[in-house]
Amino acid sequence: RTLGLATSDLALMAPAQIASAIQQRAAAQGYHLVIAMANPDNAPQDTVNELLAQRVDALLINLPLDAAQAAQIQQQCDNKPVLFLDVERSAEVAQCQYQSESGAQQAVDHLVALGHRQIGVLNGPESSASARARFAAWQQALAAHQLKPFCVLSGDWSAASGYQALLARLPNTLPQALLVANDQMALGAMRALHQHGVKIPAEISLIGYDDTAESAWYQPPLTTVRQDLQQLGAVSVDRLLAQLEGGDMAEETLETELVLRETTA
Ligand code: IPT
Repeated sequence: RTLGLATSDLALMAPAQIASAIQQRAAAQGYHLVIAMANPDNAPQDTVNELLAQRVDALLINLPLDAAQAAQIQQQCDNKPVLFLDVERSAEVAQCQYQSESGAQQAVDHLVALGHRQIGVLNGPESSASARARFAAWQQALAAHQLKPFCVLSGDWSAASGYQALLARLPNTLPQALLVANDQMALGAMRALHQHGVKIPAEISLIGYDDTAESAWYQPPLTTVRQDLQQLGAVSVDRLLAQLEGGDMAEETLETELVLRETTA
């Protein structure tokens, strides 16, 4: 039997590591996995169609989708089990996603405990519901300390965009700390800061998001909000298979947590 995975760009670290975890779990359960990757010129439905054309029995959708797009894909898949990994929470479809609230709150509380009040954010793309959820979670956690973001920068998830966002900000006052929506943008941000002689963490604290396999190997090792990508892969396959085998897809929330390394002080 065959499972399908529609995924966002596998040149990005998190989707690649999620796909790897899904492939491992599917194989361990005796299923074959077919992967279709989104491309910028295609609608998400086209990527899903590539999987349906290969007669998959059930589908995992790791494409950034709003509620309406997800409903459309659900219909397109007829009565096959479908599980969404990156969709607006309000969507009425089966989801397997990390909650941003727990990790975002721990990150903000940690920075405030270190004495920081000027805390900026570097958001992911506005088109991604997950990026918007992370921003909302940070804002909520900051508001609990009567704070607002000191500055709001944004990027497209890539390291290059994090680098560019920091270069554009550098002529102005930097915040004491920066919350970054993913580790790859944090990598680019660190490069820009190093290039301008700004010391991490002495002059600016940084917290990433994802905890990809590389994040412990940055210089300095990155403090970040962990989404256990290995666990996401395993849990999503198990839930999809439960549905395929006629069972119930037990909803269990996946929590994010702060991993302390060396980029905050
Ligand atoms: C999300 C990652 O956190 C982010 O770094 C980026 O790679 C994005 O995917 C690409 O779409 S993880 C997703 C399951 C919300």
